[in-house]
Amino acid sequence: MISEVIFLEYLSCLLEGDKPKCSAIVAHLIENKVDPKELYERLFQRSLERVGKLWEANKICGATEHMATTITECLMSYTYPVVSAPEKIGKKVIVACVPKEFHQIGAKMVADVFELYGWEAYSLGANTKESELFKLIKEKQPDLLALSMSLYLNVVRLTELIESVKKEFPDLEIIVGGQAFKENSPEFLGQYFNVKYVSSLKELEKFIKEKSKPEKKSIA
Ligand code: B12
Repeated sequence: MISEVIFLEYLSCLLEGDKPKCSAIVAHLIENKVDPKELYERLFQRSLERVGKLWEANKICGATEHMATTITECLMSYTYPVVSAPEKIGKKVIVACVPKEFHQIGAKMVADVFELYGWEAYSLGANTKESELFKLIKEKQPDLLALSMSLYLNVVRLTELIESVKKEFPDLEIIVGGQAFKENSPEFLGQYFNVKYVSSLKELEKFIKEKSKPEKKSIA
């Protein structure tokens, strides 16, 4: 459990740009075996949401927001030894942000959760170009494509991407998530074959557990 006191101390250090103190807090939590998903949602995501609100209200400047983001991305790498499961299960996922989407931290978290469950996760980060994505799909032959979108104004780019992927790789299953759907319905995704909206890391975990089950062999 991440207490409110720890959260507020971390937030204050983050806003100060005090990376050593933020880093010490995260290291302490990891040492105390805090679940990486809790660290992601209850510390990193929650603090960045606060940062976003302060920035929106003009209480901090863009530079402070950038600083907080950079520190967060750096600290996320501390969890790597925890999330990289020793045993791979032979499943692959490509995680990407839609074109022109520069918010990439959520997508990185998604990739880490897949790794935690033994998947090979290929994370492409922000603003993924369709041509690059297609090259990687051909090369890696993933079981799944996970797309992240934070800004709803990118929705046309998302639908265009889904349509192109479905044309080129009709059987590739796609999941979509991200804060763009906090206030906007993902219902339109229902029109596509094998495309699903996943709302949170908790839901993602359920989804991964289901997909990680060994496939039943048919008796000839
Ligand atoms: C950091 C940040 C940036 C950074 C991003 C850098 C980076 N390396 O990622 C930069 C500076 C680039 C940026 C730019 C902009 N930003 Co900005 N940004 C943020 C901030 C502060 C944090 C984002 C973040 O990382 N959150 C933490 C992550 C972990 O949360 P998350 O993305 O929601 O991901 C979680 C879930 O959604 C889910 N998830 C995400 N993807 C997926 C995918 C799948 C498949 C699944 C299952 C789940 C899933 O899992 C994650 C863990 O729970 C937010 C504030 C906020 N409320 O988040 C504003 C915010 C998102 N930005 C905002 C805005 C307006 C912008 C700009 C338009 C500003 C500008 N005028 O230039 C640009 C747009 C850039 C673009 N085209 O993408 C607004 C969006 C408002 C809106 N409703 O549309 C916000 C909310 C700030 C605010 N309060 O106004 N931003």
